[in-house]
Amino acid sequence: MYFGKKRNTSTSDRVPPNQNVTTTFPVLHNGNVPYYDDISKWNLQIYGLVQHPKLYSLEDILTLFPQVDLSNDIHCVTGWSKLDASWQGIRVRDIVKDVKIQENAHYVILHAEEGWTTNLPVEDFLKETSLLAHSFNNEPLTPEHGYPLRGVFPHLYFWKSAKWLRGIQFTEHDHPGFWERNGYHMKGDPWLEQRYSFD
Ligand SMILES: Nc1nc2c(c(=O)[nH]1)N[C@H]1C(S)=C(S)[C@@H](COP(=O)(O)O)O[C@H]1N2
Ligand SMILES: [Mo]
Repeated sequence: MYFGKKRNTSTSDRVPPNQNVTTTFPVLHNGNVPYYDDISKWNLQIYGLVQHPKLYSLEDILTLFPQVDLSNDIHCVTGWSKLDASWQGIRVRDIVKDVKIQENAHYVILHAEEGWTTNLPVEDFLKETSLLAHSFNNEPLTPEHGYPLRGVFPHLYFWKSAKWLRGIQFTEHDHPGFWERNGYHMKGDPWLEQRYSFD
């Protein structure tokens, strides 16, 4: 019990410490929302410490891999959580099968439009629940939420879930991404409140 201590405003055990549930879907990012004149020119590159680097079109993403429909809870480091977010896309595990990840690949850098990046350990990237989502609530992602493709890593703070994903780079060492260079945590587990790197 927490007698004499301020209670967390959220009661559910699905909500990590010091988070508050919202039913809205806030839009949060650094930089500009990209718009595409010709989506057939868009691609996703998988490279770095892999035996077979690959380039996929959006058509490939939509047709070459098993399509999944997953609901999960997302937790933004600024304090909001959204329960039962409904995503459609492909599992990370399915798209990386083709590339053959090398043994010394311990980390992943996700590259988004405008040079925005984020980093995560390879085990987190490859988790069963990790996905590349093209749709939310069965509708294509809106430009603000990451159209045409974003990462979704629900077990980590939501800043790791790169919108406008264009590249997946496997590396041996951990290289801080955009927010991580600004003090955010290299891993970002919301249950351990890994908000900042000095936590
Ligand atoms: N490319 C890109 N992806 C990003 C960000 C960003 O600045 N650029 N911000 C992250 C942060 S801090 C959050 S909380 C979520 C917000 O996603 P949403 O706008 O769909 O809610 O996107 C993440 N993905
Ligand atoms: Mo965030």
